[in-house]
Amino acid sequence: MINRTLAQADPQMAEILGAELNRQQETLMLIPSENYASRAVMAAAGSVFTNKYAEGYPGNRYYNGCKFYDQMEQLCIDRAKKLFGADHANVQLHTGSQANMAAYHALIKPGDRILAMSVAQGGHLTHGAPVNFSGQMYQPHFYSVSRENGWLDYDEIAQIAREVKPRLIVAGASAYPRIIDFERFRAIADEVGAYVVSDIAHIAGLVAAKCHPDPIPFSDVVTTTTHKTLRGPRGALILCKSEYASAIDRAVFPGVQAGPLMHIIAAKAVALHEAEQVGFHEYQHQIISNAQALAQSLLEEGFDLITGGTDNHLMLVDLRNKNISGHEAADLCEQANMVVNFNLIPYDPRPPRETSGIRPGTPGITTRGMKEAEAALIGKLLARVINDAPTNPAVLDEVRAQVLELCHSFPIYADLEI
Ligand code: DSN
Repeated sequence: MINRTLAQADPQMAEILGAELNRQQETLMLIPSENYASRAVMAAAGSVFTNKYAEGYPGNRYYNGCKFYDQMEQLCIDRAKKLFGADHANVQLHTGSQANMAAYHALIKPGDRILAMSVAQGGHLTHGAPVNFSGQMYQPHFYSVSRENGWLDYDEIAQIAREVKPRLIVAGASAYPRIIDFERFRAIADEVGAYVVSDIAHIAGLVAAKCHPDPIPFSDVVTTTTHKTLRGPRGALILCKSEYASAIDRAVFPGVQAGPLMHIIAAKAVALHEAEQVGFHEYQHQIISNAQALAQSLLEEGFDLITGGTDNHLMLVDLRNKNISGHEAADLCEQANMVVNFNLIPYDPRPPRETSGIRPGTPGITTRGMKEAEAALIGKLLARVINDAPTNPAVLDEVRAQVLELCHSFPIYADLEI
């Protein structure tokens, strides 16, 4: 159901919005970096907090009229600090990329060496990719996962750190299915005198619910988006030790951003409140159980998984034994109403627009209330499409019907007024 005000003011947009709502309702969203924000989060994001400039920080703004913006942003800051047990939080970041940009800007100088995981191995563009500011403003060096088993090899990372002597080490990934040992990263960084920036964008919800070891004690700065496992609005925040608080705040504003998106900060505050409620831990725990059930189902169907399984919310499926690229597989799955994203696997022989992998994840299906049985069934449906649809396209209709049945049994945004 679409809000009548929008439908009357802009029928063309209302029609597109209605189609997107329907797509979300009738699709299994298996992208590990996406989720469904609650109606309360969306209510805050679509509120009158969108109407005001509030450059600066609570109590110290460059615009008048910010009394309630101060209260709201301070509430968000306090909730972020409490949820993650951090000394300081900056909640103004528009995106994870800007969070990483601000973290580097606060700690190191252009030209300094950074050590991170490359995109090709499971890292992020902002972890030193040559096409990104991080690879252009800083001297990037990279650690890898093991060619043999896909796991991070911390002895090797330590060896690279001794050789490279980076000023800053990034711990964190966008496509790594195992626990990240932040304590070990701290030890490696201490040995060479480097800062640790932990990018927990993917696992923030797991960390908040204590379903993943805590990076906070071992990191100088922690960056995260707010819309993945954390299930808030699209946006980001930074957590840090008190000694870096003013450097981080200056790096965010006026360093890399000007006017903060105050409506999104309000929505972040709501999501952080939701993360404090009974049920959030259970949700995060279920995300992992569902991922493990999905992984097991895919293994039973003859798929190879990088590292052989998962400890978190995602898995990396190696399609090299399937004679299909990740992109082709993802396109076929989409035709059966299952959205996965194609993804490079470590040491991928195919280019990034093709890839040899897909990266399914379970935050979305878990928000819909699905459990292990449904996750296992989804593994069978993915397998049916990827194994059979290339030679027998009729499979797509059959699987789509099963997907729709699942979507209707586990509805999302039923009766939503956008
Ligand atoms: N693009 C995000 C992801 O999908 O992992 C990371 O920023």
